[in-house]
Amino acid sequence: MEKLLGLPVMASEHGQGVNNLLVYVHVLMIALFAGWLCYFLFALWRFNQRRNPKGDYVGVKNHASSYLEVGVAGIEAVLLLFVAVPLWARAAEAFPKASESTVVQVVAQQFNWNFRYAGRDGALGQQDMRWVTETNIFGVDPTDPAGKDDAQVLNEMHVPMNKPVIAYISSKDVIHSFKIPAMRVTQDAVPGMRIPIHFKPTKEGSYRIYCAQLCGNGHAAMAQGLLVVDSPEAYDKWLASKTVGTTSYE
Ligand SMILES: [Cu+2]
Repeated sequence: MEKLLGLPVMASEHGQGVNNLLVYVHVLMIALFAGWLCYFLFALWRFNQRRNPKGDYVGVKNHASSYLEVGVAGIEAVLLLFVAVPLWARAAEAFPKASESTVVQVVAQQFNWNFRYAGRDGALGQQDMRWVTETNIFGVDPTDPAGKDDAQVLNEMHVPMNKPVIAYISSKDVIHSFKIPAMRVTQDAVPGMRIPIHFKPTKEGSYRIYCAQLCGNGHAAMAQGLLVVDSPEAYDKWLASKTVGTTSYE
């Protein structure tokens, strides 16, 4: 069924739950479509003028349609309460521990993605709005030693496989939306807000990051964003290559 729907590649732990919900909703909609189509054809035949030269002023006397309506509403309630709400609760509440996750800060801008990682000390430098400038878009305190070894990269985000990722999503200018179909995550990037999301990549590879809010002329160019899921060794190597004296805000 997933193949039939043409779902994009899925490479995250909770992605299967999202796929399942998509499949259930589509199966229900296909059943409703087929049911309504059959009823439509039946009505054309049953109520045509030749069969009914005189109008019937009483109409339907049984309750089949009411039972069907209640049945469909019941299935929808089950999908909402037992599939969709638990999925959402997991996305919004069940965050992994930061100490056991890859923590990345994401700042969207017209028309790029900026990513920031803690360096060797494992701590991100202090940040404050008043430090934000054209070149210091994360607002990192230039006097904080913890920020000296932080890595800042453009458009290519790396994460190790099978380790939870916590990403804090923000924006420098307008509303963007951080969307990685393969991870089954989407979160608006809103200026002045820092909204956390989490996911756990389960397959090595490169996956496209899209902006899912029309954010200006170069909106489509934001699809140059790339999430690279590495082996833990490759990830450590990559991060080390980015942390050596790459950031300076003075
Ligand atoms: Cu955008």
